[in-house]
Parts: sequence; C-alpha cells; structure tokens
Amino acid sequence: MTQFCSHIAPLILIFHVLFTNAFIDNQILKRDTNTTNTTSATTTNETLLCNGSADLCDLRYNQVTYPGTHNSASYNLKFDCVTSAKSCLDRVAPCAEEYTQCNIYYKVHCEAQTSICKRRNPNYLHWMCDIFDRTCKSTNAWCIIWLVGCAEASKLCNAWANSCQSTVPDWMITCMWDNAGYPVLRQLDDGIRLLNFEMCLKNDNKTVVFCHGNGLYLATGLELDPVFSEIKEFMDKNPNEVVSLEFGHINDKGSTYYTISHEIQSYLEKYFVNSTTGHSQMVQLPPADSTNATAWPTLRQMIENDQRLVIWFAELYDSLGSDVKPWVHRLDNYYIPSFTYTGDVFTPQQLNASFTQHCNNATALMAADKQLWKYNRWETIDDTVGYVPQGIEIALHTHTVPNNLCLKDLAIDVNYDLLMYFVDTCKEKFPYFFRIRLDYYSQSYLFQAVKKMNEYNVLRAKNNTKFP
Ligand SMILES: *[C@@H]1O[C@H](CO)[C@@H](O)[C@H](O)[C@H]1NC(C)=O
Ligand SMILES: *[C@@H]1O[C@H](CO)[C@@H](O)[C@H](O)[C@H]1NC(C)=O
Ligand SMILES: *[C@@H]1O[C@H](CO)[C@@H](O)[C@H](O)[C@H]1NC(C)=O
Ligand SMILES: *[C@@H]1O[C@H](CO)[C@@H](O)[C@H](O)[C@H]1NC(C)=O
Ligand SMILES: *[C@@H]1O[C@H](CO)[C@@H](O)[C@H](O)[C@H]1NC(C)=O
Ligand SMILES: *[C@@H]1O[C@H](CO)[C@@H](O)[C@H](O)[C@H]1NC(C)=O
Ligand SMILES: *[C@@H]1O[C@H](CO)[C@@H](O)[C@H](O)[C@H]1NC(C)=O
Ligand SMILES: *[C@@H]1O[C@H](CO)[C@@H](O)[C@H](O)[C@H]1NC(C)=O
Ligand SMILES: *[C@@H]1O[C@H](CO)[C@@H](O)[C@H](O)[C@H]1NC(C)=O
Ligand SMILES: CC(=O)N[C@H]1CO[C@H](CO)[C@@H](O)[C@@H]1O
Repeated sequence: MTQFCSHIAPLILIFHVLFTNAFIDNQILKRDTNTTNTTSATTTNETLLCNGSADLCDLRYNQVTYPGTHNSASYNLKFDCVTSAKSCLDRVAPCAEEYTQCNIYYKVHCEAQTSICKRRNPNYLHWMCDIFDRTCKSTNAWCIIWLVGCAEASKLCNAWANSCQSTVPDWMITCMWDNAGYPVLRQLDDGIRLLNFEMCLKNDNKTVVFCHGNGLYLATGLELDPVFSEIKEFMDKNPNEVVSLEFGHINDKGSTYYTISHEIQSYLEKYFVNSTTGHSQMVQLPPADSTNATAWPTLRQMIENDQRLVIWFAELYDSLGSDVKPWVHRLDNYYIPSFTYTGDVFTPQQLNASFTQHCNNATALMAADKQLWKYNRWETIDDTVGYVPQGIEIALHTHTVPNNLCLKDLAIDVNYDLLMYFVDTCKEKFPYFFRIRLDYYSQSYLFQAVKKMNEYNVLRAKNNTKFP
C-alpha cells in the first residue's frame, strides 16, 4: 500500500516569519562573504561555516541531522489520465462487486455530501465543506476520483480517460499531490538540505519524470533537467552547503527500474561530474558496514574537497547492478525511514503513538538491527500523515468524509508541537538522526527542530559518544 503522503494552511505563516526567517537571516549574515568563489570554500578556520554553522564543521556527515522535504518535486504536476485510465482497467476484477454500491454514491447529490461533511466536522471546518459543495457542482471530478477505482471498469475508465484532462481542476492537484509548496531552488534557498524524489516513466517508457501518487492517483511532473539545473545552480552559488538527494518511493513496476535508475545516474553524472577534470561533486561514502567512526568525512572535509552532494537510491539501487557509480549509495544499508513504522498512520494521534513506541523501544530495536545488519543504521523523523486512496474510497462508502481534504491541511496538526515532542522524546534514544523530513515546511517548526537536534549532536560529538 502506498501512503498518500504529503499536505492547506493559510494561517500559520506568522510562525515562519517569527522563527524560521530570523534563524536563516542570522546565518546568512555570518556566512562566507566571498560568494563569487565557487570552487572552494573559505579556508580560514575561524570563518568557515558549514551549512550555516561553525559548530557543524567538525561533525561527520552522519552525525548531522538535515532538514528535508518529502516528494520535493511535487509541483507543476499534471494528472496522468492515460496511465490512470489504464490502471483503472487493470483494477476491474476486485472492484466489480462494489459497483452497485459505488453507483449509488456516484449519484448522490452534492448537497447531501456537503451536509454529511458539515455534520461530521466542527464548525470551523465548514468552509471546507462549502468548497467541496462548489467544486462538486462545477465538476464531478471529486466523485470520479473517489469512485473510479470501484466502478464498473470499462465504462467509467473510458469516461475518465476522456474527461479527466478537462475536469480535474488545478487547485485539486495542488491539494492532493503537492507536498512542499515551493520549487526545489526555493526550498534550498530557504534552508532545506535533503530532497526526496519519486520518479516515474512517461511517454511510452521514454521519459523519466518526477511524479507523485500511484496507479489511478498518479500525477506526473517535471523532467530531470529543470530540477537538476536548479540544484546545480544552488551548489555552485553556495560552496559551504552540503546537500543530500534521495531517489525513492518508486510507483512504477519493478521492471521499469532499470531504465529509471540508469537515466537518473547518467543525469547526475552530467550535472555533477566535471567532464574536463573528472571531479565529482558527489561524495563516495565508506562501506555501509564500517564500524570505524572516523571513516566518515566531516562537513569541513566535504566542503574543502567540494564533494558536497550525497546521493541516495532506494528501490532503484539494485537495478543499477554492476553499472553503479561509487557516488550512488543504497539507502536501506544506511538508514531507516520512519515509514517502516508509520506506514499505516492516518492521524496525528496515531503518528504520536508510533514514534513514542518506536523511540521508547530503542534499546531492543538497536539490538535487533545490529543482529540483522551487524551495525546500527541511522534513524529518521519523517513527520507526515497522509491518506491512502483506498481510505478515501472506504470513507465514502461508509458515508464519512475525511476530515482533511488536502495534504497542506494534514500537515498543520503534525508540524509544530508534535514535531518538537518527537525530537525531545527521541533525540537521546538513538545515536544518529539523519534527517527530519516533513510536508509544507513553511508552516512548521522544522528548522527549530533540526537546530535543537544538531545542538545535541554537537554536544554528543564533543563528548566523544561512541558509535554503538
Ligand atoms: C574572492 O574570490 C575572488 C575570485 O572569485 C578572488 O579574486 C578574491 O581574492 C577572493 N577574496 C577572498 C577574500 O578570498
Ligand atoms: C577560491 O578560494 C581559494 C581559497 O581562498 C583559492 O585557493 C582559490 O584560488 C579561489 N578560486 C578562485 C576561482 O578564485
Ligand atoms: C581549526 O580549529 C579547530 C578548533 O578550533 C582546531 O582544532 C584546528 O586545529 C584548526 N585547524 C586549522 C587548520 O587551523
Ligand atoms: C513500460 O515498461 C513496462 C515494464 O517493462 C511494461 O510493462 C509496460 O508495458 C511498458 N509500457 C509501455 C507503454 O511501453
Ligand atoms: C570544470 O573544471 C574546470 C577546471 O576547474 C573549470 O574551469 C570548468 O568551469 C568546470 N566545468 C564545469 C561545467 O563546472
Ligand atoms: C578509520 O578510518 C580512518 C579514515 O579512513 C583511517 O585513517 C583509520 O586508520 C581507520 N581506523 C581503523 C581502526 O580502521
Ligand atoms: C521492540 O523491538 C523489538 C525488536 O524489533 C520487537 O521485537 C518488540 O516487539 C518491540 N516492542 C515494542 C513494545 O514495540
Ligand atoms: C503524544 O503522546 C504522549 C503519550 O504517549 C503524550 O504524553 C503527549 O502529550 C502527546 N504529544 C502531543 C504533542 O500530542
Ligand atoms: C556526556 O558525557 C557524560 C558522561 O559520560 C554523560 O553523562 C552525558 O549524558 C553526555 N552528554 C551527551 C550530550 O552525550
Ligand atoms: C543541518 C543543516 O543542514 N542546516 C542548515 C544548512 O545551512 C543552511 C544555511 O546555510 C540552513 O538554513 C540549513 O537549515
């Protein structure tokens, strides 16, 4: 099951202004002023700032916690009608028996849905039901999206293919698929240092694109060039910054991995390996099972060597086989995405329960990890709740309307106090936290949480706390 992961929040910008910007501005002021020298960072020991902080320079890459976004290129998306209609047809069999039921709800009037919505939700969310009501009357896209998976296939799938191009409104795409709210360059400029991408094939398997969702719910976006060129631009303008890129959460079938992984690798080479000198801006890490703590480069070393980009492949890694470049790393060997224990989570309460249980069980988990992997992998705090498409269908069938319709809404409940609670509860329990990753960072305490974690990391490193 694919978590429909990501998150409308117009109210909370004030926090961003109060906390985040103040923090960033402060750091920009202190940063190396010679920004025209892009080949090498400042070498004066005193003034070197690594990702905005002198304290981080002597921490190894794996001792630092990075602020990340999730499905970082989920913008400029288009609903993929062709693939969606095909998936729709593929799903005929299990859905047939639900057809009768679906058909009834498909015909339910918008007013009826709206009144269900209002009955189920507190007054302050009724604006949402009114939006639903207006949209529902102007287009039947919501109903189609919710129901297409369970409708009589050939009829509805074909109707879907013909109509979806014109009936899925832009705001809905943003609502259901956009995770960050900003393009990649803006994210990096704002202080995000870990980007996570979902990749798909389009145009008869010829073009690799950024995408989000799967099957019926697949939306596809930009090609590699526009996104990679923004990353390159940032890297060149900011020689003191260390950035991680994660290519994961593939929605296509395994058989397409080969094409996707090779294509991404060759684009990475094109952008980040200098064709004249052969110098790679992408770092080659020590073997994952290294128990030699000093084998990892510090941020200072990465900056001085201009090897400041770290590449992570998830499901795609194995399909590179012997073609794999030394600067591509297999994610699963190094760290544990929170999704492994939050995959079935749909509410902030459930998310809290998952993290609390996970972190309180650290001793046993580390022992088990060590047994299985022979070493301890790093932890992550991936602070997202999402809805799964099936969840929406079920909700509709059971006459419930999901409390939050858009990803941006979903993020509000988990991005503030709850996030800080996770940091407080977990930070001392495990030795390394690689990232804190969430949706809609502009409405969050992300940078405060990362700062808190890194202050602790610095203390811990000065204290010589051993790699367990
Ligand atoms: C800054 O960089 C330029 C080259 O881009 C160089 O000429 C100059 O000496 C540098 N200044 C310092 C203080 O390093
Ligand atoms: C960049 O700075 C370093 C150290 O100050 C210096 O060695 C190097 O020549 C500079 N590069 C350019 C292009 O100015
Ligand atoms: C840089 O500073 C650190 C801590 O202040 C010191 O241990 C180290 O020797 C310095 N390195 C150089 C090259 O001056
Ligand atoms: C794309 O590749 C997959 C796996 O090889 C295959 O199943 C699918 O039919 C291909 N699609 C097209 C449109 O060629
Ligand atoms: C490759 O390196 C050379 C030598 O340092 C430099 O002049 C050139 O601009 C680099 N090319 C790119 C595309 O960065
Ligand atoms: C640990 O790694 C460092 C850096 O690669 C190396 O210099 C050192 O000899 C290694 N120590 C052991 C015990 O392998
Ligand atoms: C703690 O982790 C261990 C090892 O994975 C597992 O067997 C055990 O069920 C966990 N306990 C709780 C309460 O989650
Ligand atoms: C998370 O759950 C714990 C109990 O496990 C509770 O004490 C805490 O207040 C909750 N945190 C938030 C922010 O809801
Ligand atoms: C530092 O070491 C002391 C003594 O071993 C320990 O009590 C303390 O918790 C450590 N602090 C951190 C941040 O690791
Ligand atoms: C840990 C980390 O990567 N933090 C920061 C990296 O640098 C910029 C500023 O230079 C910060 O805004 C990041 O959050």
